[in-house]
Amino acid sequence: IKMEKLILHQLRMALKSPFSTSFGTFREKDFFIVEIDDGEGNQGFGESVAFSSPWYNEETVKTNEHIMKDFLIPLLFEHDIYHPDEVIQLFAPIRRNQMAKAAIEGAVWDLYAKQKELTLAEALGGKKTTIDVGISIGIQPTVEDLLEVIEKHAAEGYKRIKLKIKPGWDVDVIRQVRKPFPDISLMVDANSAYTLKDLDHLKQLDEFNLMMIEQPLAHDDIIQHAKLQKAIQTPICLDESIHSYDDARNAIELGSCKIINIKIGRVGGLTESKRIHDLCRANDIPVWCGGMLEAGVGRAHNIALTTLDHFVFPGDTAGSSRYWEEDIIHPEVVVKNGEIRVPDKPGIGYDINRSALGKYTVDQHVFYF
Ligand code: OSB
Ligand code: MG
Repeated sequence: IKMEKLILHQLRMALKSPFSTSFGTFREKDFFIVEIDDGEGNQGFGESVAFSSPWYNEETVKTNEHIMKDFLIPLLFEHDIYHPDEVIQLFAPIRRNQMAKAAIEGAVWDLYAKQKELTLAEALGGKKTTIDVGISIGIQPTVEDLLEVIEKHAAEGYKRIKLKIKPGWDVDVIRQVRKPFPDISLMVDANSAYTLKDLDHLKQLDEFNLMMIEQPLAHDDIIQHAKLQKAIQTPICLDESIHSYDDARNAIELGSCKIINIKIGRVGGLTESKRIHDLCRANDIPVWCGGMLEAGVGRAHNIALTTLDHFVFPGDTAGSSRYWEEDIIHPEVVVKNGEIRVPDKPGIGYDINRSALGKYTVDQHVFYF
């Protein structure tokens, strides 16, 4: 794969409204767009998904920058790559730092697809022409606010609603949501806010016909999750606990979950995402694509990945207007009746909106191969 130059664009974008989870509130997003230019008219793009603070996992925007600049980019410079599947091997000597790896690997995948004149979805082996999406709704100041937000997004057609929960904002809130919305596809995400001491409390969620409960227990646990899954009816979906194919295999073997949320950044890239997808298909574990408040480039990668056939539940890839006044891609991602039409242009299938990219850029570094 010919590469001539790599540009790290550092961006800062304000969220339209704050997004609150059990571990904290996001008001803006800082991230990198990785651009690799082949010198022949093609540019591949990737997006880093770590947050500014290590709340969700241990990576941050600054660790992403350090690991990319000082380790991953030099490795990429020193070796020839023939297929994007090789990037994960190339980066294997660097432990973890999946989000830093995924940002660069994503740009290589996009560049490869463009050079081959394939859509990224085709390059990955995906066949869907539209994908189903849901929406993730943060913790709100009051239940009244929450009901209003749900109403708005249900009316927009999103195929399932995910509600963030935490101790003090869970069973009673869901009960009040189920009254006006008895039939919507509903799930909850705790982002590791509970322990097994809360078992009796969590059991009460079984009465609400939830599609799943995402990551109820510790971010680094799969043993306790297996105990919890035996005690509750609601399927457990793991998010934070799954960093790799091996983690997925161990969780499936232990019975720690019945569903897996695949996030490209959390597992170190598209190649690993595809391996986990294939493993889950072989084991009858449904998967869906999670989100990290991505801007357009990250969303485009999520859309391409979701075209794989075993992404059977709607993902968290809401439209561009969910978080952003203006996205950095053109056209923006549009959701209609809970569906996104998969773009048919090569690579990620969206153009970079250079004026928006420039507007949100706070720093830039250029590396020549
Ligand atoms: O756990 O899926 C999560 C946002 C920030 C950090 C973690 C999570 C989330 C979301 C929102 O649920 C996903 C999105 O809309 O991009
Ligand atoms: Mg989650």
